[in-house]
Amino acid sequence: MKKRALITGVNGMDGSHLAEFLLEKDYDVYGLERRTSTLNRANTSHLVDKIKFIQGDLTDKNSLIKALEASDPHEVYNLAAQSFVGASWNLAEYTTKVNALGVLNLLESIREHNKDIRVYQASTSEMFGGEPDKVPQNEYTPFHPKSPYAVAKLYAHWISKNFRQSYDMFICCGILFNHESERRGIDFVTRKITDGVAKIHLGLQDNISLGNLDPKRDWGYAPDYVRSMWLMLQQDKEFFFNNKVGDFVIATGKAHSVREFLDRSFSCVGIENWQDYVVQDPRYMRPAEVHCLQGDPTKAREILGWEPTVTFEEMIARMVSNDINLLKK
Ligand code: NAP
Ligand code: F7E
Repeated sequence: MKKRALITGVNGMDGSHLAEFLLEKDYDVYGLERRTSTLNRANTSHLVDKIKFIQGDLTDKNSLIKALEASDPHEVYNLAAQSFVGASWNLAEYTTKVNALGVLNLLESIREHNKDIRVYQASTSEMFGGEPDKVPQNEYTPFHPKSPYAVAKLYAHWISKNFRQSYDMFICCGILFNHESERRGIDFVTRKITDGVAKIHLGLQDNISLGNLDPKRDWGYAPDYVRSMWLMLQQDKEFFFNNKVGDFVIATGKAHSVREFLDRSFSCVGIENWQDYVVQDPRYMRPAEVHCLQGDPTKAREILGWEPTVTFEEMIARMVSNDINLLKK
């Protein structure tokens, strides 16, 4: 029998990579998408004949119950979120409704529909807060969220753990560190840089306006990271409940600054003096900054056999090359 999976946030970066991954594993894939006045399927347009789209929203519990009835999944991957940290100060209430209460809505709906469904919750390294004396971070590092986004995600993390404990539900929280791909949204610093570099290279733009160049992130490649989500949900049930293996840090173990990301991206188009093309703009500074995120993925390697396959340098080369090709088209 084919397994059925429901992915919330299917049109996002991770959602689209995960949908491809599960289709290759011969799953029936259902994707929850929210209503927008124009369809937002740039990442999934090549999959429209393969995924069954269901309209729904994390903030509307009734729509989640209907989505579960329509898909009757074995596995739910909750990837939907207001995922941009930078916007979360201005949209604090909205971010909380979607990223925190939306998760409660989904878990309650799953519990009512079928509590044996296996659930993946997209937790985040942002929950750690990235203080320099707490590096690297693993599953036991204390949380210190620094943005409304991270605070909401921490609620979602704890309510997921609470449902696991209270109702014996198979719920895994992947504490994923930053991961990127050619499908990354344009507001995030990596894609903003690779898109800017491509435009500068083609003579379409003079410079890139950025905020703080000092923060360090542990950047991995998104297709590697969606594989870890699936691996978490394939654990043996008895092993899962006996060994409390619900939370996993997923990271490369290496951190690089925004400056290093710039250096590497510009070098892809043969520009060494990248400082001449970068303008610092206070609009992109954050009220509270997460200084250094660097994960320790030992547990994922030992229990799931998960390892990243694409290096920082290779990922940047792919993103820059993709952005140049998109612009040429
Ligand atoms: P993304 O590209 O922004 O995708 C998020 C998706 O959620 C989008 O498709 C969005 O819909 C959808 N969505 C937003 N609000 C919704 C709502 N109220 N109801 C239903 N769907 C909604 O994010 P991503 O980078 O793929 O990340 C996937 C998940 O992992 C997110 O939960 C994120 O917070 C988390 N995470 C990401 C990273 C990372 O580095 N990428 C690291 C750790 C955790 P539209 O397409 O209509 O906008
Ligand atoms: O910022 C700095 C910024 O927006 C990275 C999300 O997927 O990963 C992501 O969150 C760093 C920050 O990602 C600009 O201040 C400088 O220090 O690309 P970002 P993020 O905030 O790390 C985590 C793990 C998630 O869970 C999130 O969903 O870059 N930075 N100048 C800038 N950032 C942006 N966006 N734009 C700038 O101009």
